[in-house]
Amino acid sequence: MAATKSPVVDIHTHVYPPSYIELLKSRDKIPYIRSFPPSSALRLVILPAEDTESTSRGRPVGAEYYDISKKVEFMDRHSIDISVISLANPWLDWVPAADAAEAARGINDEVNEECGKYPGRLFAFATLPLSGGKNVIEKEISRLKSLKHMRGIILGTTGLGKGLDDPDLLPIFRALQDAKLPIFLHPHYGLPSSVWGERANDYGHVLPLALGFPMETTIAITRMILAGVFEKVPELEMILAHSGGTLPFLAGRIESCIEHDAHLKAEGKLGKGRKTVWEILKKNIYLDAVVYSEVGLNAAIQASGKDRIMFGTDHPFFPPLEGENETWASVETNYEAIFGSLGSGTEESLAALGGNAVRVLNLVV
Ligand code: 5CU
Repeated sequence: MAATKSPVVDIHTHVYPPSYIELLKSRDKIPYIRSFPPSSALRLVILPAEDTESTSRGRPVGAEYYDISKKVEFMDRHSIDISVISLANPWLDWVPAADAAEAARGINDEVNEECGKYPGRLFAFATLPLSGGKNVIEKEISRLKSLKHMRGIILGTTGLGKGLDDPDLLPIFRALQDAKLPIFLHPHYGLPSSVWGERANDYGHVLPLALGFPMETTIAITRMILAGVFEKVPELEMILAHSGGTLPFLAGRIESCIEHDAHLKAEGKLGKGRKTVWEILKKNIYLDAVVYSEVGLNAAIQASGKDRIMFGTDHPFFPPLEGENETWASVETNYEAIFGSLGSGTEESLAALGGNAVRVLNLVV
């Protein structure tokens, strides 16, 4: 990577804090951690599509998933100055309603404390107690202001159980807008397993991760657009994982389908005041650069703008299959895409590598 004084910021990087790992070890339903004899190695099983009797059941889980010093080692190895860490999927989606408030407080405090161990190097996206209901969620959002290192929240696509176009989420979106906490939107559930066909187990995690994740994000954000969330909460800021799934590529088609929809017209939803998909991409949406190719990154840049792209790694996911202590190809590919699309050492590439994140997330101590 380029030698530069401008910081490199990783905004897509996960942890499972030690207390969350202990919870996962106590479970036998997704999400869980256990070994599968004869092997004694622990495996993390989180995705609906990976809980199958095959070698693709989960993934090995080592200290890089929960030990914050490993995160910093990884940052140093890959020339990353600052990381904005987030609890990895499936967050607290599965926590019983009665336990949600305490679970979120515990995790957010723990993550905030971990950040405090490395001043100036670690910030975080908090986790919301979604299963706890509106009041509990709003209370946690307001508490987040007192946590020094929190710069936004990470959110999956289910919301309160009915997706992100649920009108009951509007007060939550307003609270996040007013607290100036951007939402980092991240997939987890993919698409129904039936779409992967009878031979899905032969293909490891490729179909759910390469296709299910991006489609899930695209569908979630499109439903928000169709529900008029960005007209009703005009300053809401969303950072979309994996360069928006397929949103940059499909934005034109989505916009055209909206403009040609007789039902939307009859409902009076096409008139003045509607924000187009393109306007939303340039006003409310930021895209991470976790897309692993110049082709995808160019689409993201064209859709949202050079000032709205943010570098990420997805650590600790996608380690090399061998030689874990080496430089990770998954990270280098994202660096190379930025240099290929925006040049090395240019103002635009420095912005994508860190400047945009510092500005949008106010990454100063
Ligand atoms: O490899 C995976 O399953 C994942 C995951 O679950 N979450 C993520 O952020 N990246 C990869």
